[in-house]
Formats: sequence, C-alpha cells, structure tokens
Amino acid sequence: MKNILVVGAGGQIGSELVPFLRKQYGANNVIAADIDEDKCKKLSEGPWEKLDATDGNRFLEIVKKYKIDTIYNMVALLSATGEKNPELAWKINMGALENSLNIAKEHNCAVFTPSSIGAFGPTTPKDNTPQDTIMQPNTIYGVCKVSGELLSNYYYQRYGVDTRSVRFPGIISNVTLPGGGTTDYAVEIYYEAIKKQQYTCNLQKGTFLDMMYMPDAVKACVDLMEANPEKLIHRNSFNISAMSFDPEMIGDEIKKHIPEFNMDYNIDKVKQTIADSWPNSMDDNCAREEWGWNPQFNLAAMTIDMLEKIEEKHQ
Ligand code: AKB
Repeated sequence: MKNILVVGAGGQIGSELVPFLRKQYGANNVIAADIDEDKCKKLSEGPWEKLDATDGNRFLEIVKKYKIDTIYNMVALLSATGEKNPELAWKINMGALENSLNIAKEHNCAVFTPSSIGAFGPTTPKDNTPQDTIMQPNTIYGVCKVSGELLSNYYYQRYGVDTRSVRFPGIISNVTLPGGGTTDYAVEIYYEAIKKQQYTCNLQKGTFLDMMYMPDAVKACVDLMEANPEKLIHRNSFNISAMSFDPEMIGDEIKKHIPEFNMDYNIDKVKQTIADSWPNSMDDNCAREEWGWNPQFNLAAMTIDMLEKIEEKHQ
C-alpha cells in the first residue's frame, strides 16, 4: 500500500485528486497538504497538514511523519497570474518542485508534477503538436514548466528518482474554480450560463486550445503513476488531450441545452497573447501507446455533466 502526499491539495486539480486517490488507496494513506488551512479542512475525511511547499524543513517533517513514498506536487501559480508577478511565480512553482525532488531523492519517493500546454510557445508547431518539439515559451509559467520537465528528467537520469508528468491542457471542473489561468473561461462559461444565461468571453472566436474534463485528468495522474516503468520511453512530460475547441464551439454546445444562452466578447489582451502562443491541439499518441491514455469525455459529454452538476448545486 502506498503512502501518498498531495501538496497544493486545495487547488483546482488537488481538491478532486485527493478524494480520487483516497478511494483507490484508502483515506488514511493519502495526506492532503496546502498552504490554506481552510482548503485542507475541506479534505478532512483523511489526514491533512498545513504546508507552504517552499518551506523545505516543514515539507520534510511531513514526509517523515507519514513515511511518504509518493508525492503529487500540484502547487502552481497559473499563467495569467504569473505574468502579474513573475518573481513570485518562479519562487513558488520552482521552489515547490525543487523541494519535492530533493526530498524524493533522499527518501526514495516517486514524484508526479503536472506540466502544461504552457510549456510550448509561439515557435512550436500549432496543430497536432508533437510530443518532442520546439519548446520556447514566453510566459514565466511556461519557463517554469519547461525547467520543471528538464529538472525532473535530470533527477530521474542522475539520481534514479521516479519522476513522471503530463502536459495538461485547460482543465474543466465543477468542484473548485481555477484561478488566474488563461483557460479559465471554459469553466466560468458553464457557471454563468446557468446563473445568467449570458457570458462575456475574454478570448476571441477561433482561439483553439486543448481541454480536458476533470475525471479524465485525475485518472491520468494515477494511471501514469501506476504505469509499468519499463514501458515508459518518455517521462517528463507526456502530451495529453481530450478535446480541442474555441469559445464559439463551447458556446454552441451550451446553447443545445440552454437555447436562450447568449455570448459576447471582451478580449483580455494578456490572456489572448498567451493563448495565441499555445498549441491549437496536441498529438498525445505517446501517452496512448506508453501507458494507455484514453480519455472518456468529449465536449458534448462534458457539457451535459457540467450543466447537470452545477444545476444540482444551485438547487
Ligand atoms: C492556465 O491556463 O494557466 C492553465 C494551464 C493550461 O496550464 N490552465
């Protein structure tokens, strides 16, 4: 049985990854850690700890206390927030990763860290973006993600740390809202559609980006960590995608269920520039071949589920 630590457990992915892991490995074997104590308390059906992941001593104390053998490092300032404070983004994103890797090296832990479509940049091929290609991002978030991929591969090759990672697209979910991401519109649109039947989108028509529904995202983390290491040619990091759409397509899909839904546009220049530098759609065949990546939700299935779940919460 594994002893798992999820750092950044209160975030958009962490808050759904923790319950998913607890179902699989038992509530007491999955420790939720976050800098925000209130967010930890929402995950109190198992052990939790307040942790600033950039504090190496406290991080180590928790790893020793629970005899941790697997770390899911979900700590990150997202792309748009990162541009507001690049120094802080580097400090948090790289600090949490460095601590995860160094502690893993000393205490023989496996490490999962998400990378992102943000690791790509304007010189990357945009359509069917290959697994191995040009990576010259021009956001601090992307710089951290590429550095993180390289550092994780280095720790695997040099010290034998079992590091694994995926390049997540925009993640759509209905439990915890994302904050400060470029792809956040694709979550907000569902809430506003239910509340006001109206949404003002901050990315323009024709901005195609890869996306994924949360149940596929949390399953991807665990499937990769459970994959046979002999089959892994890549490690940090695998392209994975479930769908690619632009704002108009998601709006049209919502209209099928809420005919009075109306959408207009007010472009956020920072987010639009970031989105324009990212792929339209990634090729995720390496993930499919090396560890069986196979997403279940497309835009139509996700839209039905999102609207149902948000509707339930509003009743
Ligand atoms: C963001 O928009 O910053 C994130 C991501 C795609 O990594 N959702």
